[in-house]
Amino acid sequence: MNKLKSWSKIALSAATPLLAFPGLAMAEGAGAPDLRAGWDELWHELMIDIWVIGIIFALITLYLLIKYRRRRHDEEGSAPRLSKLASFGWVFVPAFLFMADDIFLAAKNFELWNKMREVPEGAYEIKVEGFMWGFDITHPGGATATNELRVPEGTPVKASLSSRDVVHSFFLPDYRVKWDMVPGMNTYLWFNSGAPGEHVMTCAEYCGTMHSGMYGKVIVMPKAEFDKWVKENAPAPEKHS
Ligand SMILES: [Cu+2]
Repeated sequence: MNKLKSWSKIALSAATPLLAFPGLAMAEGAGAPDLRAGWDELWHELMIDIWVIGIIFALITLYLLIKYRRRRHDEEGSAPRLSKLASFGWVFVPAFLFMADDIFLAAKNFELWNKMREVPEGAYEIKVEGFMWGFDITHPGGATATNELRVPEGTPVKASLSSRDVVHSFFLPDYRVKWDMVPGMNTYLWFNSGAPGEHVMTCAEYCGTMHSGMYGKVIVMPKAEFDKWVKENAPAPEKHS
């Protein structure tokens, strides 16, 4: 009985820090939240919690299995019976620990989700239209590209999504964002472009024979270079006609 009590104390005190984890450290200094870091952190937290709680419960179970095992075939068992209160405790305390952690993580997820759906002010808005099998991109100035999403560095980018045939899913794995492109519907997502470089842009919804070939690049460019590209690729009627 005393041993059971001390074990439950150990289990409780070991799991308490899980419930008091600090919130997601979001880099919000520059205005736009860092969603990538947020999702990564939430994922790691989930993994840690599952492992820590899982190991604690597995060890307790193992201990009890060995401690109270039947030693002889005709042994009836002499361990003290648990009181009603202790029985309830053994059911509800572990269940509460699981639930508290679930609710805590769900709340963090909800907070992050809201940030993911709220486009920061001053975001660079770009149109992305999915088709079988690629992405057509239109910039505010009229510059267009296919399968090359050029964006300026360090800027929140809002991609307005549409589809001209079937359902596609616009997926930027490095930015941890994905959203459906639905014919007849306007959807969106946003991401922080970050440092200059290239990232995968792909379709994550089976959309026909060449679905696996439906991918392109997000090309993050230094600001000046990007402005130059947009200017050079904008339709300029007075230039040559
Ligand atoms: Cu597709």
